[in-house]
Amino acid sequence: MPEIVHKTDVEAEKPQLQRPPMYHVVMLNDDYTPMDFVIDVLVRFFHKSEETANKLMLQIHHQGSAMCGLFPRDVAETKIHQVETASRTSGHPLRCVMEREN
Ligand code: TYC
Repeated sequence: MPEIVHKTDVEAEKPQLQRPPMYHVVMLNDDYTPMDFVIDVLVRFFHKSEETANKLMLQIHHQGSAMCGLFPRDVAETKIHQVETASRTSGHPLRCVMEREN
């Protein structure tokens, strides 16, 4: 039988100010992934416009990496898995990492 657990007054009245930690998905440059493939990934998995995706891809190409989105941890992990699965399936080494905000 499920047991009803009453919160103490202190727990019940504590304002819920904590937000879940958020994580940037950072896409990394490499020497082999085609530029058009990177643009397609940014459009498909990060919902960027073609124009924004093109600029982001060039930023990664020239600077080594760029932040592509900010998500709760499970969503960031899923994005990285989607990118890396699509990339390996197409024979490309494209990688992403996640960085905790703050
Ligand atoms: N540097 C790659 C090339 O010259 C293009 C590229 C851009 C690869 C961004 C990965 O995240 C990346 N074909």
